[in-house]
Amino acid sequence: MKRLDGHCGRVLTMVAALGVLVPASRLLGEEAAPLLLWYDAPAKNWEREALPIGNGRLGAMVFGKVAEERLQFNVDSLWTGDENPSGGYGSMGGYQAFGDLFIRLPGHTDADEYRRELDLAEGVVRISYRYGGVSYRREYFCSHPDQVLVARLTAEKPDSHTGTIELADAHDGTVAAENNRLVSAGALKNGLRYEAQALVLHEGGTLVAEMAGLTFTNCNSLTVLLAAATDYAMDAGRNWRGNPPRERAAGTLNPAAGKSYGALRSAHVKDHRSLFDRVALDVGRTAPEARNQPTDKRLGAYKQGGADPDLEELLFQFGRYLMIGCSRPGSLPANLQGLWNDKNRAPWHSDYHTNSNIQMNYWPAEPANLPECHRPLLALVRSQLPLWRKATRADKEFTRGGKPARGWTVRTSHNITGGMGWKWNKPGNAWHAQHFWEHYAFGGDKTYLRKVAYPVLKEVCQFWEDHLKALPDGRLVAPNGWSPEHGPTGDGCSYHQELIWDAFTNYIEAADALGIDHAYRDKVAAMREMLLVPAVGRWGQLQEWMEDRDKPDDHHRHLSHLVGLHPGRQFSPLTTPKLAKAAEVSLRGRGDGGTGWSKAWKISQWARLLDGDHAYKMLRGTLKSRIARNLYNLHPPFQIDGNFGATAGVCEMLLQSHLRTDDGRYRVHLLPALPSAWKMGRVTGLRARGGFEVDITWEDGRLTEATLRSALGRPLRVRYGEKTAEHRLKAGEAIRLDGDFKRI
Ligand code: FUC
Repeated sequence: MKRLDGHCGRVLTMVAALGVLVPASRLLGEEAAPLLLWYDAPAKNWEREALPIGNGRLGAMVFGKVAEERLQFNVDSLWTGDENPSGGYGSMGGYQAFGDLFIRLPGHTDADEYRRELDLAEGVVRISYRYGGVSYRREYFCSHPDQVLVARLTAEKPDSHTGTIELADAHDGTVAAENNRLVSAGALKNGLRYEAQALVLHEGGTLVAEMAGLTFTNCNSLTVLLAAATDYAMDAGRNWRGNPPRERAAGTLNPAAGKSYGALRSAHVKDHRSLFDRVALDVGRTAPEARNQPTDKRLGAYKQGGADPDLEELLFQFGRYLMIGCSRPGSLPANLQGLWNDKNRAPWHSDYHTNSNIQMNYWPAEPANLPECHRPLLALVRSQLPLWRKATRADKEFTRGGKPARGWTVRTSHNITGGMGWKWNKPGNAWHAQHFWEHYAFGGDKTYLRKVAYPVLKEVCQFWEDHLKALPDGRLVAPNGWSPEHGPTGDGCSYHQELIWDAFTNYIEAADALGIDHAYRDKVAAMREMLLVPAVGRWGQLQEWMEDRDKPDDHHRHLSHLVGLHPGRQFSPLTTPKLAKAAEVSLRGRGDGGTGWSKAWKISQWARLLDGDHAYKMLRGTLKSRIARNLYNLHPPFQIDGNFGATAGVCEMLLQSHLRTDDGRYRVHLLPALPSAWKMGRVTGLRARGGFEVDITWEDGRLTEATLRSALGRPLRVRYGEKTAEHRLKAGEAIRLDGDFKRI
């Protein structure tokens, strides 16, 4: 993919234009830069150095320590808390640390030739070093097909492994060793039970159980399989409890133990690659001298102002890697830290925040070609609805003339058992609903739309139908709202108005796509017409509140009043230039700083304003100031939304498809915000709404070729710069366009 084949003639120009980096000979025919994070020392710090592996449900942070290896592991459903919707954090609880697996090799203290790496494409962490004249290798991965964490230790010489293996429990559970198995088990205060089992298989030497650990002596190699589970079930009707954790852990561990390491590894790599390999990105070539440096050193050089396009690609792909690692069908959605957490009192409870964070986690899922990873969010929201409905009905805030609003909404935080924390985030329902719509907009599955998304969208419309209030002039506003974490409470906050507009629009398009509910569809369309549209204020800004009280020097991290620009579609330079201009003024006012997620969001915001250089400035700013040595995004502390936001931002820079034409065509906009820094490049496998998959190549900052594959046969208007062209492709058909937009 990193080959830029067949453009020999233009390479010199390209290199001259870049003015940096690499001799032309190196650009041609060179192998792709491997997608590796690598380091020449073990991790000391969990948050900033250890490397994540995960299968959606079970994950670990690998330290790569030589004499005392530490794998700090988690299971996504290990939560305290209950169903209480009152907003108290005590009962809402939070996501918990599970435990550690320690592999001790006493004596291995003076290792050299040390290397620790995470291979994003294979989903494997590798450690290698030399000790006592012997080369040692370790590999770690979390397998989705086999639902176990696998650790493998080998050496080039037999009998080289002597040491102990221990399990540590992060709560008050018990740990026991029997034969070649370690078991840790316990229960949280809310009654949730959990269990981890580690099974050690050895070749050569001996293995004995002692107290709470296993001792191995003179083994040639070791394979450790770790399974862990809770008895959580995503089902209110069963009181959120399912099969016992022992049954679940043993149920995955025992079959995995019957497979060879090679079989486990190849099933894992095949599964991982089937998702990861769908998208490839090349935005330029880093000189090998820079590229061959360890990742932390490269990041250091980047922070000093160096150019490193491969590092930008690595950050993009790391977001996709993390998504595969913490959100797979059947798992819980990515929380504030994905699923990686070493604390029982994690920052913000490592929960689900509904006023930007959980949504940002899922912005890359559809465009970056991981739509199945989106499903855990949709599944969790659906599972919570019975409780959220009850809580919404019970609060007099949502009662008008003695009648409670239909439907549901959410507070700022929620857990996995119907409990909610902090203030109401009233349009959180519309924001969650947007994800149900987007999954359809990209994938086009009408059965899913009818059965899953449509009822959610309609119920959100009904909530707002009951809760909206008419101003004296008839315009409709959301009453008593709050622009997240900023300013006073009042009617008609732009954040509310824009998200309601979004829910109404998505509902209307859903009803049209299914050809149903004409009367209600028209009613929602009429309400949308009456919704107050945010005003342009005294300094040209898009007002955050109904009153013109925005301050031009207010650098608050939230960009709530700009949700209609991104991730929504109410404002765009192409359809509403005046409001888009006002959004730009507001965005400029917010400045280029911000916490990890805030900065990452600005990449997408500037991309939606079609300003590639400013989007790139925010991407660069993210990498320079908000990325740890292990590439985790730092709010600070570590918060995974910034990683996902950055990956989504790169997608928005290269391809946009959020606008429809009046006749319903999907507008697919190629390279809408290509920065001048990315002179030459190629992306393959990005997805656009309407069921398109797109590959784009550019040189000298200009499109040279695009391929659009249609899965659904939907009508299409492609745009590049000022040019547009309309095409009707059959389902399964592809078109290739050259730089002049001609079909080839
Ligand atoms: C929102 C943000 C904070 C933080 C928290 C998890 O409340 O305003 O900055 O990201 O979520």
